[in-house]
Amino acid sequence: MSVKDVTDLYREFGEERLPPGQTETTAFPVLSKSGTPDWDPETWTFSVRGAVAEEFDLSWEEFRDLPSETQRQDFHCVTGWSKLDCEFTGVTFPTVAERAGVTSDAVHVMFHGLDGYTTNLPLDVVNREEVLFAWGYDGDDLPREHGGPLRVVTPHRYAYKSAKWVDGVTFLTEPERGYWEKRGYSNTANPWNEERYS
Ligand SMILES: Nc1nc2c(c(=O)[nH]1)N[C@H]1C(S)=C(S)[C@@H](COP(=O)(O)O)O[C@H]1N2
Ligand SMILES: [Mo]
Repeated sequence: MSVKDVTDLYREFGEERLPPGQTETTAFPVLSKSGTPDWDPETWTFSVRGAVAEEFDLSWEEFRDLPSETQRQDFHCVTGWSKLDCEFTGVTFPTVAERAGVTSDAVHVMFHGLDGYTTNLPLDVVNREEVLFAWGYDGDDLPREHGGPLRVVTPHRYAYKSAKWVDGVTFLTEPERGYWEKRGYSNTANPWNEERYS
């Protein structure tokens, strides 16, 4: 299987692959606000809502039938660790956005997780090939504690933008703040500018 290496995306943001103030780790720590929620593949649905031509729901089977790819990416946690060369497999954000037919008044996006987590990003920041709805990690199913069955990955932003257990995305006509963005973490979250707090 071919792997698309996007670990050079840092060049868009800074000189160094490792953002300032980050330490490289080979472990993959788990950070969850409230533990790992249950999921049932029979009843799970992925919902696309808001400023789109057509709102839709996909079953787990239908989601897995969307075109997918594998990317090598870096992962930067706002608490100071970075894990380089993660291999995530999933569906690109633009694939989902195109299917929905995002309307011209959409400017912002909110992701929703099964644990009640939310996180937000401007549409122009999130609508890029390196943002994945990922169901695979290092050739296997995405581990449950890391957001399996499905999580978002945002390699150009701190990882609190990478919603685990994601089961929906809403396209918004006004910016809104998600869980950590309401609680003092940066709304913009660019690691190469050390945008950690707001
Ligand atoms: N649904 C959900 N997504 C989440 C979180 C969470 O608590 N719930 N925590 C966020 C935070 S703060 C970080 S650093 C990353 C951690 O991902 P990991 O546990 O796979 O390392 O997930 C993010 N996504
Ligand atoms: Mo985090």
